[in-house]
Amino acid sequence: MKFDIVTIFPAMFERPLAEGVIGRAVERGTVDLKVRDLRDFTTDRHRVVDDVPYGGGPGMVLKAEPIFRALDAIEAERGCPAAVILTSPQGIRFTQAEAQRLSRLPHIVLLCGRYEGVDERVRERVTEELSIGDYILSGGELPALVIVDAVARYVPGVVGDERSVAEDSFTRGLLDFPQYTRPAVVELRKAGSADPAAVDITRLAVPDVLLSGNHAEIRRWRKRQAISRTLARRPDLLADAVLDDEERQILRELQDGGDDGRD
Ligand code: 9D3
Repeated sequence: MKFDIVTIFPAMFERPLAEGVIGRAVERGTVDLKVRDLRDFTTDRHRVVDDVPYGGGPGMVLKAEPIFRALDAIEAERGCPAAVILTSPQGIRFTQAEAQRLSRLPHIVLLCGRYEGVDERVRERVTEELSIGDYILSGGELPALVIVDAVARYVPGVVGDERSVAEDSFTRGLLDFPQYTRPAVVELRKAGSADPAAVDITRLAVPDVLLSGNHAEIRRWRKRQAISRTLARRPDLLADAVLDDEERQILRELQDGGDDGRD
């Protein structure tokens, strides 16, 4: 799959896209990704990418023409993209379903907006406008990284174990169950609250069921944990969750019991 990212801060993409699962996919060419400096598509001596807003007001607006030239260059070099995405707070919310849909496209361009805004005429060449959530960032660079990461995970061959992509919690609609690894007990030292010389030691044990070797019971415990956590923290997810009979039964029990979902 091909990605082109157009930004005034190309350096923001170097390390994040060179590390981890995405870094390996880029290295192998499973993901063919190019970051383009918007300034390279200016024609003036000072490589100006923004200007004052018509009508007045604070801040600067990203100019349309360098963006159009960048898109023309991408099309000439790499072919017509299937989607041109503008990252912006005015966009519709980027979700897991959107990540899945975009992963089936062969070529995506991401245009990174900045705080002050982008000339409205850029939208003539934009096929979708996406926001990653309701908080203010300084620009669209971090959102573009988020989108590339979430989309590329669905590209065949990017994540080693395809099952972990298919079974991940947002795909199923439940939060993860708690995980533990060795040792079976860890000691937590807290400074004594009254006497600073006193140290009280709490022994934190792994739940017995996970050490029991009873796989049917472990599976059921994990389901219960995942459902109770989702009920406590993200009840909104349960509306669209895909639950089996056993999970629906557990959900009914937890709801009737007025359980607070903490364990
Ligand atoms: C309210 C008026 N605008 C500032 C003059 C708001 C604004 C515009 C652009 C606030 C931040 C930004 C920069 N952010 C993005 O470009 C952005 C973003 C975000 O801030 N939050 C979540 N998703 C995204 S996608 C792009």
